[in-house]
Order: sequence, then C-alpha cells, then structure tokens
Amino acid sequence: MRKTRANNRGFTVRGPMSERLQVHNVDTDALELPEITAEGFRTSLLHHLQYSVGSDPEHASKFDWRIALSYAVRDRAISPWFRATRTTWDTDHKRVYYLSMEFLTGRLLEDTAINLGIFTIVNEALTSLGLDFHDIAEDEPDPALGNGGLGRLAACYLESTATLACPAYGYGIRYEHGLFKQGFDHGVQIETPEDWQANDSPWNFTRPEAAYRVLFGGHLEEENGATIWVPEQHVVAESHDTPIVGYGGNWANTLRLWAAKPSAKYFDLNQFNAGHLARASFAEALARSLSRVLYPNDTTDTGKELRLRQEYFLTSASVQDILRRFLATHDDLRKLPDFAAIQMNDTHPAIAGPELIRLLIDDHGFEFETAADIATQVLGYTNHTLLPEALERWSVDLMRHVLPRHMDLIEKIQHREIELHGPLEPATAILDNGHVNMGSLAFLTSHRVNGVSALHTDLIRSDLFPDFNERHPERILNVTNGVTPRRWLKLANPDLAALITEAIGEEWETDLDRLTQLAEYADNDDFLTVFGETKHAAKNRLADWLNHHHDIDIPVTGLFDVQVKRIHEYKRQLLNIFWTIARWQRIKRDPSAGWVPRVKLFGGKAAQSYVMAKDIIRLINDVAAVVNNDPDTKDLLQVVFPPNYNVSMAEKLIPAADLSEQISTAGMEASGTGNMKFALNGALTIGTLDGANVEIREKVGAENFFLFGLTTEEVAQRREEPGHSRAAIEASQPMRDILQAVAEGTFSPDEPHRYGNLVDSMWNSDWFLVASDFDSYDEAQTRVDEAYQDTRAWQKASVLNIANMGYFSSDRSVREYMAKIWNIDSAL
Ligand code: 26Q
Repeated sequence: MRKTRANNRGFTVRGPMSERLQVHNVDTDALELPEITAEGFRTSLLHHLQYSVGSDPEHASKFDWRIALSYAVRDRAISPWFRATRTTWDTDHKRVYYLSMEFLTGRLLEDTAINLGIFTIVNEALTSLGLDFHDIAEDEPDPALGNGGLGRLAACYLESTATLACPAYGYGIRYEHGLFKQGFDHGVQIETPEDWQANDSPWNFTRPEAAYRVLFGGHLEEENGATIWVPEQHVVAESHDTPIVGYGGNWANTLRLWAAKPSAKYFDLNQFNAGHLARASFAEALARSLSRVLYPNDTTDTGKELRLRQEYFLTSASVQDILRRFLATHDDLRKLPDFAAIQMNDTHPAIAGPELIRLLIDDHGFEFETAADIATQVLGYTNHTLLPEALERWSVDLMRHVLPRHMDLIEKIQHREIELHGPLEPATAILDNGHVNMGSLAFLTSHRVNGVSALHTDLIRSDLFPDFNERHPERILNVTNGVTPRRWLKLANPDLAALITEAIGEEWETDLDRLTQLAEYADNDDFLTVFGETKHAAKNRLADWLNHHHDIDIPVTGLFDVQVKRIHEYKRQLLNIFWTIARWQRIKRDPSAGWVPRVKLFGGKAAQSYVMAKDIIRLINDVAAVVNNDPDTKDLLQVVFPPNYNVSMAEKLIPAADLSEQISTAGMEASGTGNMKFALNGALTIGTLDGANVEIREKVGAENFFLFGLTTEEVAQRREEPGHSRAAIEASQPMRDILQAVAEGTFSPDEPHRYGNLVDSMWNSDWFLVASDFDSYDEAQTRVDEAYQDTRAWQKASVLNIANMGYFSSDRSVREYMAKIWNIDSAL
C-alpha cells in the first residue's frame, strides 16, 4: 500500500462543482431585493411556492407553504449575510470560532423573521391568503442537535454575536439523527430515532467547495529528525451552512455543520474499481457512523471510541477551515491570534490544541514551542461541569490508536508545562494513570478558562483546578451565562413582549437593562391587570397545545409550577415529585383546607442508559396516573408530563409558568439557563443557592425568590455525616409518609415493589440530599402558596423579577467574552 503522509496541506477537497468561474458585468447592487411590503412579500411567497417548491397554490399542503415561506424569508437573510462576510473580509477583521459538539438552535422560521424585522409584514401577507404564520411555523422540525443547556447556550451565543455584529462562526456536526424522540409506554420512557433531515432543510446551504480530509489511525515514522504521521483512514468533512441573523437584520453569522462523507465519493473510485472493496466499504462505514447520531448522554460516555472520533472530526475540519480562511489573505501564521479566537465549548473539542499545533508543525514548518504559543493565544476553554463522571478522560492506548500524532503532542504539551512551571499534581496532570485528562489539556492549551456562573467559577478555582490556578492566576475568569431575549421573550411570549414595548418602548430587545423601567409599573393596577391577562393567555395557549398534541386536559386556573430540564439525580426531580405526593396526601387528609390549586408540569429526557433517571420518569408518570384521576384531589392537583421536551416545547411552557423549579443540590448545577428564561417571563423561582440562581436572587431581590436548602459547604459537610439520609427521613413525618406510600406500591399497584431500589437508596445513601433538603423545600412551598393567594402582590413580584433580569441577556455574556477572552470588537 502506498504510504501517504498526514499532510493536510493541499488536501482541501474540491468537490466537482467547486471551480470558481470569472464573471463579467454583474451589478450586485441591482440584485438587492426591493424594500419589503406585504404585497411584495405575498408575491415572493407565491413565486417560491410555484417555482421553488413546484406546488400549485390551489393544492399546496402545509409543508409546501412552509418551505415556500422559509425561502421567501430566507431571501431576506442573504443580504445581511453577504454584508457581514464582505465587511469582515474588506476590513480584515478578527473572527470568533465557536467549536461545539451541540447546537440546539430551535426552529428558525419565526426567529429569523423576527430578527429581520419582517414578522408583522409576513403575518399580514399570510393573513391576506387566509393562512396562519404560527400554524405554518409549527410544521418545521425542531433540530435536536444537542442534549440540553450547553447546546442551547451555543445557539443563544451565536444569535447574540450576530446581533452585536461580532464576526463569528459556529462549528458543529450535522448529525443525521439528533437527540432521540421520547415517548411513554405505560409511563416508561421509550426512545425512537429523531429524524429532522427526513426532508431537506430550507435553511441549509451545502458548500461542496469547502470540504476537508480528516485523518485517523496509522503510525508515526521518523524522517530526518521530524515526526511523520502515516494515517490509516480518512473521511471527508463536507460543510453545510445556515445563516443566523442578528436582531435588527444588519448582520448574519454562519453556523457551519460538518457532515462526514466517505472519501470514495471524492477520490477513491479508482481503488474501489481496482477491487479494494473491503477498504472502500470500511471508509464508507466509518464516514457514515461519524455524523450518524448525537451521543444522548449529558455526562460523559467515557471511553467510547466513536465519540472520540466525532470530536476529532469536528475539530480537525474546523481548524483546517480556520487556517484556510486566514491564509487566504495572510502568510504569517504567527499573526493568527490577532485574527482568530477559537472557543472550546467544554472539553469536547479539546483536541483543538494538539490539532492546531500539529498543523502548524507538520504542514507549516513551525517549531513545537512556537506552535504551542500560537495555539494557546488563540484558544479559550469554557467549563460547564464539575461532576467527576462528566470530566472527559480517554485512555492513552485509545488516543494513541485513533490519533497517534496527537498523543505524541499531548506528551510534549505536558512536558512543556512542567519545564515552564514545575511538576504537576497527579490529579490534574494531563497524563495520569494511563489516561488523558481533557480538562487539563484544554486548560493548558488555552489563554483563558471560564466558568459559567460566579459560584461555578469559584468552585473551578478552589476544587477543580486549584493547582493550575496558582500557576496561572490570570487564566480563570467568570462569564455568567445568558439567554437571548429575542427567542425567549419576543418569540415565545408575544403578548408580554407587546405589553413591555407599550410600557417602556422599543429597544429592550437589544438593551435588556431597559427592563428596569418596568419597576415603575409594579404598583400600577391597570398595568398589572393586563400583565395578568398575558399570563392567562400563555396558560391558555399551553392548555390548547397540550389538548391538541398530547390529548392532555389541564385546568387553566391555579398555580403553574414547572420543572423542565434533563432528568438527572442532581437536578432533583425526585424532590419535586416527592413533595407532590405529600401534597396529595395532605389534600386527601384535609380536603377543605383552602388549598391553592396546582398544576405540576414536568418535562425532560433521561439518557437511555441512566437507570435511576428512567425510574424517576416512571415514578412521575405513575404518580400522575393516580393523582390526576383521584376525585378527591383532581381539581386541586394535576401532574402533567408531556413527552419529548425540546426547544419548541420550552417556548410554550416557560411563558405559562408561575413558579420555576431550580432545585439542584447546591454546588452541582454549573449555571442553569432555564432559570433565566423563566424569570425573564415573570415566573418566580423556588431554588437553592446553586449556579446562576445565586446571581438571579441577588438581582431580583431575596423577597422575590423562594430560597431553600443546604449551601454548597453544608452539602459537603452533610455528606460526611454517617447515616444522614436515615436521620433526615426519621426526623420528617412527610418524608416517611411519602416513602411508605411509594414503597407500598400506592403508585404502582400492579407491581408494588417497582420502586424498591429507589426507596432503598433514599434510606441508605441519598447522595443528592433529597431527604436532607425536604423540610426546607416544603417550608418554601408553603411560602409560595401564601404568596400566590395575594394575586396583586404576586404580580408585583413577578414584574419586579422581569425588571431586574436585564443582566441575563446573552448579549451581555457575549460582550464579556469579546472583551475579556476574544479581544474582538464589533464590526459595525
Ligand atoms: C461527553 C462525552 C461523551 C458523551 C457526551 C458528553 C457530554 C455531552 C453533553 C457531556 C456533557 C454535555 C452537556 C452538558 C451541559 O449541558 N451542561 C450544562 O451547561 C449549561 C450551559 O453552561 C449549564 O447552564 C448547566 O448548568 C450545565 O449542566
């Protein structure tokens, strides 16, 4: 077999249609679309329906209309997109590259129309045709290319970079199947494959001319003192671009997702024809598996070879693309840090350090020292978790097998750190006990490392990287997460958004601190009445949707109490459902005690292999089956768990919430971002001092936040106390009653011992301190009931909540990244 060096230079794969042709006499200005009007938009829509979709308006389906409408809206995104690209090239502006294994964008049609400022006109055009915008928009598949918070954060940040005219690219993987679809069978979670690509997405632009080889395996050889990588396999990364339009429609950035293709499509036809069928089909299989499916775990599936290959696939294609773009107009790669900032979204793309160093040495002739310096200046690393099981570690053997050259460089990176700053503690060394510690690798190849809330960043300094913090005291900093007010207020809650605009005028959308002006209305009766109506309208919308799509009927009176997020023991859905059981028992004991009616809403998926999380889902559904049908209680307590929680469902649930459950064991939730979305929509929070809850409470005021539970320090102490769970349960009558009911099979009469393990673990270990925090949570819930009975006071608190949420705009977060990490200015 002929040996190929792992030289990516000259290996930019050119697809068949990629040759750039010279053209003459094109007046690009004349191509600009005319100023939009409802009439003009209507014409464009009908034109697309007929000529792009090939569908007769008389017989067009909702799908046909949705595609035509997407094209008509998309047309308007092109000019900001080109303007952004041209401005960035023309001014030789620095660019940000956000590398993330997940992007949970949500649907794009309405969001893009809002950001382009054409929502009302589009609506008018559709109404003139007797069509409903929202109804058509709901036909769009919600691409589930992420697990949860980290993926959604990437989407909020990309939208904010576009709003701020910060030149940025999001780089991710175009998974064929995103996160599985969740269904329930007798309360048990059932997973089926997600299929967002069943039809071509109108938001996708395939770019066959931007394709790269990604190399795997093989071995190293020495040649004249240089190390040569002789890889064994390669795949081709093909790019798929989506424009992400910023609010105001002045700028659009690119989300570039890589799809893996067998290299045969591009080069190996000869080999294939020559009869090397096995080799050709192996390449085919590798390529197909690489971008086939998103790993459905939000803590690490440690050691899975395919996951490592996916991470390298994303990283290598992206870094090659970044270098190609830089070299198109520069020749000195030592200047790269002045023109490119690469942000690693957690450690998933942490192979970026070694990859960039490799390309600088092997393709561009740099010495290791210089290459490592350049890489470190370019890279930043955001940490999203402290959970030990979620910290990525790869065995040295696997790393050497899949990426031998990178393994060699990882050893050199560790050696360099020791040379420069002295020996490393085993626990945080890059190489420890036959493993590569990806957090340490990311830390030592980055100039900045950030946590995602103040508390989390403190814990990174004190618990995760204490020794690194001493060696590099300037490196760790905090950037508290934020969420985009465009999707999470303007799109999701149009009535409230309109009321806010009526009260304080436009521009809160891009200057969320203006919400403080709402405080003036917190005592205004007329305002509060309309405010109450917007909440009621949101509840009605949710109820209609649940009825229509899930055949679930809920009352729209009473307190909507919502917990939506991935199902995880540390997030403590168990605490919530236990309290719900206690409530049910209390109502039954004393039906006429003046109970405030509650609708308990849950949403979230469990990783397929996470047995305890799946038990929790089943318990919630089992409790719902009993409670919702109990004639003694059903008017006062309902438990609702619609399946398949995703971005689109969040847009319906969050505006309808009165109470937001943010009840993780202190010290375990890095930030949370759902907490921000709820508070921005006026829900009051019941929560622990964890993640960004701490900062939300500081901003909205302790009197508007239902605090409970142990602090991070108390959690650590309590865990040291032998028998703490048993002691806590024995000291709490409600806890004993709850566990007894669950243990007796009250909610699983067909299988009384279904929750035996769960109850045992409560008595005997309770790592997440559900029992220890129960009474405190219960007491906070009593305060909630009391507060809710005074409608005006509740509404006032809710308005003050919103008024003080400006800080949690993702625009503020992105500005902080720009100033403190990326060293980049807005380009407009
Ligand atoms: C890693 C290796 C192999 C397979 C899967 C993974 C993996 C995938 C996803 C590990 C972690 C994740 C996702 C983590 C995540 O969503 N973290 C959340 O990030 C949010 C944004 O910063 C925070 O608000 C949440 O507190 C944090 O839990």
